[in-house]
Amino acid sequence: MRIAAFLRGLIVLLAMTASVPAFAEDGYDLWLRYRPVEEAARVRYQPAATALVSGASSATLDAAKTELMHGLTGLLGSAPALSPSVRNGAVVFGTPKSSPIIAGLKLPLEKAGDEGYLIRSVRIDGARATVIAANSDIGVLYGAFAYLRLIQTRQPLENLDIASAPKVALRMLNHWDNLDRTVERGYSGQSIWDWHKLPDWKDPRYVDYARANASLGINATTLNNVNANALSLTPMYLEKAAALADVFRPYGIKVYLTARFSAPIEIGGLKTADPLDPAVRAWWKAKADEIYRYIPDFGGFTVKANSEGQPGPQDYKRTHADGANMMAEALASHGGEVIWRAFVYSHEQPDDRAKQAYDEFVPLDGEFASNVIVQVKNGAIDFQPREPFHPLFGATPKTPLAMEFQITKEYLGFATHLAYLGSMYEETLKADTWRRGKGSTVAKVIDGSLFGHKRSGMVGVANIGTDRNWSGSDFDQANWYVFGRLAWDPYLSTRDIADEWARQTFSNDPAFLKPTVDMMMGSREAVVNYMTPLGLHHLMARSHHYGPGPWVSGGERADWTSVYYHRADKAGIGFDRTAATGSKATSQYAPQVAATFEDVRKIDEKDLLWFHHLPWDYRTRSGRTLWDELVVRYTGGVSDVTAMRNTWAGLSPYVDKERYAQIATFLAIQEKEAQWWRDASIAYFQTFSERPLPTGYAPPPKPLSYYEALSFPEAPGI
Ligand code: BDP
Repeated sequence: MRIAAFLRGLIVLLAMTASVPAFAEDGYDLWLRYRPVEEAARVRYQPAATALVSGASSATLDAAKTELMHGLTGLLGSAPALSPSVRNGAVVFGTPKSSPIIAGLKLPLEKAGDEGYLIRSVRIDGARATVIAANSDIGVLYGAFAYLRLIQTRQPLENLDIASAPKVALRMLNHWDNLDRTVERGYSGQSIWDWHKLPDWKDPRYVDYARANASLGINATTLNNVNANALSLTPMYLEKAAALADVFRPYGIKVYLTARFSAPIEIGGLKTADPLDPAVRAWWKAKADEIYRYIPDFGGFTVKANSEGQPGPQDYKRTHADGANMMAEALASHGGEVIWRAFVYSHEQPDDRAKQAYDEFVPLDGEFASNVIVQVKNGAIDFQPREPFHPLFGATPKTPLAMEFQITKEYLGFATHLAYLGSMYEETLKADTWRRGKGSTVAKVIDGSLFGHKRSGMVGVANIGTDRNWSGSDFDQANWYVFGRLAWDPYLSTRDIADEWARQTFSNDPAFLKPTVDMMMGSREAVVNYMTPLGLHHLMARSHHYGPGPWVSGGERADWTSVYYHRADKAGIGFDRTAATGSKATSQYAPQVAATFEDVRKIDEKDLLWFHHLPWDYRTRSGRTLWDELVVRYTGGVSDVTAMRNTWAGLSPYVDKERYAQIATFLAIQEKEAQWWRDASIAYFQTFSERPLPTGYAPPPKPLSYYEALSFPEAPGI
């Protein structure tokens, strides 16, 4: 009797909890949440997806099947049938090789290229079906994700006629992860690579990592820090990297490793790493052969050399091309490539660090082997909240380039500041280099079309770590997402991508989407304003880059200080990079671009103090003096964050309480820190401007000495 009552109680309890998710929303599922669609959508979608029809299998096609099964079951509430034949509501997926049905349809698969896909509504023997077809298995997997995205973003499933192929060949993440699991500039926990337990323990998270990347079309990953450790090229670590490569292979992700230039000395017992030394060349050749025995489809090396103290060919009076070509030669017979970074600056103190990469690489154009890609940061300094596009884009017609964007937010407030980087990426990609006349955008350099390169790339410095939500905050996931989508197609609108991400990550309700997407789109400009308005840059605290440090001076190198970049004095503020009176960095751009940057009347004020040193009383376009304009912008950045907080406060009905609460708290942190940035910067620059704040603008509540004394020796990410 008592047992029966207990069982009845248990049944009631189970029935009650059945509709509640098994665990709280914690961000782990990223944009692949596959939560049940609303009833109205289910009624619409379900008839179109009642069965899955596959053909021959492969690891990649199995991954597509598993994803479709998992996704459709989650979204539509019941598992589609696995059917050998087509019937109404069938989703047929595969390649002409794997599926005779697809072969029979004679689809215009040339539109899909090697890696793309077609998604089409078709009739097969009278039955209404949808095909996800591609020339390659990986194209099918990408198509499967795209198909699920249609449902997740509530697009119609009728009359589909979609063709999509990636515009950029190399779509890569760089992990700045160390073998001890610390992450350089990482703000989301430890490295997800558990080197110590690899190769035996393969954390299931690796599969979810691969799924997330494949859902965007990311096809390469450099596992370890550009400040490389030669140990990662030793057998013990190669075996571990091979285990990861095995997990990623079905998802189309190739593994690359960073190669420390001095590895022949450190792990090879040689006396030199001179790239023209035959023994050194033989060492790299043997090393490459060895790596390919572990990882038969190894992608190649990512190399940081002669930059920030890293070893490189210049240590032996050789060039970047000598260094890159030596490694390229070692990899060539295996189909591997070298991604050589252009983020370089020499030991000598330069008159303007912004000019270094261009000066070193332009003369080498045409000297790199055909399997070398040069990887260039979006701007010439270092991942600032805003930089004009790097002058190398378009300046090396014979050398294919890869864009390097930072996804992790080293200079943008770390994980707690909401800054959607889509607008920053888009600003750079749309910039016109004018190298082959009007319309020679950076995007055309990056997709290879401007100079007809087949291979070129887009690389993102990952923001991925062991945090349950992967990226440190839910909104930081959007930066991984937008990076990946733009790597697939650098011409996509980042507003559309924000909308697409928000739909999948949170809600399709228009009342949620409009304010959220607006907030995302304005968020990076808010950061620019409260940190570095009007073209100011590199004003973060020394080394960890957390918080304001416009007063940073002295130390090892002038170009590691803030005063080097803002050059504030009693007369004015800004870095004169003009050809007329300054460092002449403007002349590294095409004449049309240089003429605009050179002229204060023509330049967009967003870049004003990047290129000009101007008096405090200089009249900006608002009619305000430069000093007043700075104060207005700093203050505006803070009010924008307050507005973001208010927006979010109104959105609680649309978001689960766990994610809602964390985001609300992070926005409060951001507001506090934006205020700190504004107050500290104004307090500091006022010592030069010696002018009052415009009326109505509150003075900093504390004296400058207070802000200068703040110290954060344990700030994350170093
Ligand atoms: C800077 C980082 C530093 C990196 C360097 C790089 O502060 O930690 O090693 O870039 O890209 O942004 O090599």
